[in-house]
This record gives sequence, structure tokens and C-alpha cells, in this order.
Amino acid sequence: MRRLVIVSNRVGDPECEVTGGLTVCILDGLRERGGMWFGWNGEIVDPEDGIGVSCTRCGNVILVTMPLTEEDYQEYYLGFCNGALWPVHHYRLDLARFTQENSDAYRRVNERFAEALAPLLTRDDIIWVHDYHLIPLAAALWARGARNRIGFFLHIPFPSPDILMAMPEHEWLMNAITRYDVIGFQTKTDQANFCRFVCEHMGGEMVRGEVLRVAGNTLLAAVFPAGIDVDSFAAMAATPEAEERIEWLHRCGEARVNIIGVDRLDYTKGLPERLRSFKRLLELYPQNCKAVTLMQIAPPTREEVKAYADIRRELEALSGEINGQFGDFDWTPVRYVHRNVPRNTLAALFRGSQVGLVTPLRDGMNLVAKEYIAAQDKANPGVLVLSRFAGAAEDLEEALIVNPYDADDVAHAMQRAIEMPREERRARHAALLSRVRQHNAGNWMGSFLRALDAPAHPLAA
Ligand code: ADQ
Repeated sequence: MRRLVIVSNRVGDPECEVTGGLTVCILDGLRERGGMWFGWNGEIVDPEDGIGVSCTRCGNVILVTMPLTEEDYQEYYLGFCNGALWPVHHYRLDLARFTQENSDAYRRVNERFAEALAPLLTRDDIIWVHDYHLIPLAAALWARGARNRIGFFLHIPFPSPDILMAMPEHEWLMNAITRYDVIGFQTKTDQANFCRFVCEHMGGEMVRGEVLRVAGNTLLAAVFPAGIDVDSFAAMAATPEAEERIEWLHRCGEARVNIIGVDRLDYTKGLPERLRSFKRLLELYPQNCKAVTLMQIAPPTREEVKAYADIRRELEALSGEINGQFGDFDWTPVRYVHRNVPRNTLAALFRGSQVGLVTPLRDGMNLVAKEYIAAQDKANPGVLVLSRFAGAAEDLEEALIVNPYDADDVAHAMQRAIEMPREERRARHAALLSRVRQHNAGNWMGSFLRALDAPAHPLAA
């Protein structure tokens, strides 16, 4: 089996307890076949102190990391990755900021990563690059003589061509991305958007199935939906400690029904829209007053980006407004928790909540939707209310699918979930669970690596 090299902006920490599902899955895969994980270590250093690599060995896995300088952090990470690529890929052109310094920094950091990684590669390694921070890495490795099979997985959506074309750097980025041998997308929609761009704007052609030819390169562009480790998440939700937490939740909560939302505090997750929908639920169905609570867990991220600070203020104002208008001394309608929660606590909270509210305005996949399903008690499961704009909605058809921009639509779905008879809940949950099992984390990783391990397509010669 060839050695696996994973490259991502951040390197997973094998010792970290809050580490999520995909990181654990990648680490397991690396341990199984031996390999290297390369990326930023999260540190910011003075360039005069040197920006060399550090290596840590964990069994047969080597973690190789590099720091960034303050300038890199501001321009590459906050500026280009999270201030331009992230909003464009999530259809938020209004929030995108494009500057020459930021795009130069993006090229610079990718070149530096390639410069440090190339000498560590052996001829037979297969290289799997993750996400939008590293689109030009394959081209930069090629320029340094690497002739390995290199794959790329995009965790976020791929927008329609007219949205992407608003980005000043789009031609350069598209030329760079087509240097990969395998490109993985979360959904058919993302894959179709990518293929449309290549065929309509770059003179490319589909040569067979999911194989594309463009500018002398032949590549596979396929769908590999990200998933979770269903059994381990389900087991976490059903331990005696989890039972105790659930009992505690029901004892200390004033309400009969708990609705839960868990998201990073990001404008793509539709949190203000979600709170407005909850307000509509209380207005349209006043019988829910003192009977229903929305628990929203939203830890802060990327707070240095203005749009993220704005969303935090908006959310705090909205939850205060709803609690002020509807709350009473014996009932707080919105409980807003602004921090990270250990995964076993999350699993218990999911199981103890009758409704899972996952309503992003746009999302690559959304693993919270899958975790909510995995955590339920099969005999008496809760109901998932899911945005049609989450990648997960392409598969999870038996959820109550909603338009997150339409507060009344989401409010009606919440009410339907609250009133849904047990038999219907069980039937929907069984169907959803089998879909979540089918597209689990192991299958995601296994199918991508099989595509990457396969010999180069004959047309590539
Ligand atoms: P995210 O948008 O970060 O990443 P998402 O799918 O929403 O990913 O998963 C977030 C993970 O963080 C889940 O495992 C969740 O349990 C955990 N989490 C969220 N809030 C938490 C909290 N308060 N405490 C502890 N854990 C918390 C990107 C894309 C997604 C895509 C994933 C995977 O944006 O669309 O699904 O990658 O490919």
C-alpha cells in the first residue's frame, strides 16, 4: 500500500478530546497505512525567528507543521481564504473583499508549503489535499518536480459559474484546481457547477462518466459525501453518563420540548434567520409559550473578520429581544451557549432534544445533521428540520426540508416536528439513519482513496 500524505490548512491533533469526526477518521486512515499529515500548526511567528517545519512522530504517522507570520495570517488566512474564497463559495458576494495583497499572500503561502513539502515526498506517495486554503498546491508541487497522484477534496460548496466569475482571480484558480488528478465534491450540485465551468468557460470536455479533459490534463471530478462515524457517535449518546445528562436537561429545563441548534458562529449557518423563525413559532403557535425552548450552541470562530463580529452582535441582540418579549420568570425561550462543548455532551444534548434545527443558508455538507440522527433513540426519535441549502439535504430526504429564508416555512416545520406522531418519527428516522450509515466517514475516506490509488486514467498518458 502506498504511503498517504494528507495536506490541510490545520493539522489534526491526535491528543485533542474535542477533535471532530473527520479528523479522527483521517488519523485512523493514516495510522492504518502509515503516512504524513502536513499543514499549519496554528502558530504565528516573527519571520526573523524563522518559519521552518517541525516534525512529531505518533507511531507510524508523522505530523509535519509550519507556522505562519502575522502578515500571512492577516492576508492569506483571514484576507483571502476567509474574506474572499469562503464568502464567494457560500454565495455571499456582498461580504467578499478582494485585494492584490491578499491574493499575493495566498500564492506565497501555497508556494512556501510546496517548497517545504516537496523534499519530504517519495515517488510512490499519494497526496490528498483538503479544502479551499490549498487550491494551488498541486500546481506548486508540480513546478517542483513532484509527479505523484494528487487529489483534492472541497469541503465547502462549489458555486455556480456566474458567482465564481465575480472573483478577480477565478481564471488563475480554475487553472490551478484542474492540475489535480482527482477532485472530490460534497454533492452532485457542486460537481455539476464545477464541470459546467470547465466545459463552458475553459474549453474542457467530459470524456467519459466523471472524467474531464482540460488544457492537456485529465482528471476525475466526482462526488464523495462527507459523513460521520455513526456507531461511535451513537454509542456516546447512549452511555449511562449521557442518560444522566439527558435527565438533568429535562429536570432543569422549564419546557416540555427542547429544540437544539449547534453550529460554529458563522454567517453561513443562518443563525439570525433561525431565531426569527423561532419567534414566528411562538407568534403563530402561542401554545408553545412556556412549553418549548430553543437551545442554540454556537462557539465563536474567526472573530477578527468583521462579518463574524457583526453576526455575534446580531445574534445576541435577537436572543435578548425574544427572551424580553416572550420570556417569564419561569421560562427562558432561547438559551444561547457561546462556547465549545465536549462531543459526548453534544451527543447527549442531541438525544435529549425532540427537534434538531439545522438551517444553514448554504453549507457544503453539514455534519451536525448527521450527528443529530445518529444520536437519537430509535424507539422514540426526534425530528430533523433541515435547510434545503445544506449539502446534506441532497441525501437526507426524510428530514423536514425547509427554506431557511422563509421564517413562516421553518416555523410551520418546527410545529409539525413537535406534533409528529411517534410512528411517523420512527419511520423517518429509520430511513435517515440508513442513509447516514451508507455515507459514513469510513466510506468517504475509502472511496476517495480508491479513486486516488487507481492508476492514472489512460487518457492522462
Ligand atoms: P464546518 O462548517 O465546520 O466544516 P460542520 O459540518 O457544520 O462543519 O461540522 C462541524 C463540526 O463541529 C461537527 O462535528 C459539530 O458537532 C462540531 N461542533 C459544532 N459546534 C460545536 C460546539 N459548540 N462544540 C463542539 N463541537 C461543535 C466544513 C464545511 C461543512 C462540511 C464539513 C465536513 O463547511 O459543510 O460538512 O466541513 O466536510
